[in-house]
Amino acid sequence: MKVTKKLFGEINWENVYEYTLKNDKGIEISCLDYGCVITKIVTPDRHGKYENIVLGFEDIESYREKSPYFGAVVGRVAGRIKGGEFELEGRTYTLANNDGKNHLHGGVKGFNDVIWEAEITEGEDEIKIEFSYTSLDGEEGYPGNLDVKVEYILNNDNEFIIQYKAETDKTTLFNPTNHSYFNLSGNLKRDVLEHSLKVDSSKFLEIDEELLPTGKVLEVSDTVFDFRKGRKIKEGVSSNYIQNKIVGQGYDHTFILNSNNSEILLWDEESGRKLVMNTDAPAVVLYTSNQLEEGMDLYGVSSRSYLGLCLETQIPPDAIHHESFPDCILRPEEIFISRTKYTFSLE
Ligand code: FUC
Repeated sequence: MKVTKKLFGEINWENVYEYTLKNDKGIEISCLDYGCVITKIVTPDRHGKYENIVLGFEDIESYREKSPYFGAVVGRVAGRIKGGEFELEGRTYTLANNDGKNHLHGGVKGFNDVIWEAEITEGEDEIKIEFSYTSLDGEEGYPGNLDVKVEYILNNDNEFIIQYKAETDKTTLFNPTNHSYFNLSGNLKRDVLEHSLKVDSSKFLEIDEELLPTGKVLEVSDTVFDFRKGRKIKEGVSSNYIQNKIVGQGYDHTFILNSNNSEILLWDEESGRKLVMNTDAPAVVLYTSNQLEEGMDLYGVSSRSYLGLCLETQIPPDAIHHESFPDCILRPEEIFISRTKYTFSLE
């Protein structure tokens, strides 16, 4: 097992480094101290060919100027907050809006757009990078000084664990996730329409034209949102169901997970690659890159819709405006901890 570090670029004279964690089986995860961005995940296909399975750029400028959160940790709060405003303990907070009238993925300058402190720990069967960042009271409109730690851990069982930890000195909101776009075909050879997904979820959140939850919880039964037995992504893309149409064909929806250690499975028959995710988060947002800008250079491949898909484990978006959702409030006497494990295997 080893970790290597190289200069990736610079932002306002500050260096940005890329770290690569490699295990004894040859699996590699590369990430930046900028936004904790996962730039590459290299895993073997069924013929033993090692290829990259996430969307990313080769230079820091592209990440800063045009990245739709490729590989990044998003926060303080993932997803949209309606009207960029919320009430907490009798006070109204106004957030930075960056998605029309709404606040999205932490605002104009979220966790994805700052440089984190990195600390490496190398063990015999496990290597770890701990990223730390202190988000100051008032940042993007949120209350409280918030200390955040994100750990990326790779072990020799081909497991990659992301752990989020945070503490605050004032009651605030916190709901982080990782926004990696997976494509198991390898080196972005094909889009994800033929990928299959299995999610242990019986309910999903209805959304409106602004992609905000309406508050209504819908049953997956008899819809293309029923992933309980597995189904191909293309079914939701060609579907006439209003919830698929509203997002421009595909998915941009929150699935409520059935248990607190639910499994999410993504696989691609042709390459044989399979990703198994286990999370303690109550929900997962599936985004099938319906609105991915065309023509960006992703490791020599031109971007287009459905080139990748995100599985964002988190508390449901806009939870602060829906009492029936699990809440995303973090108080000074609490420590937030959440983990998602990604296991790379073959069918
Ligand atoms: C996702 C979506 C959004 C958005 C963005 C880049 O998480 O929910 O609709 O377009 O990421």
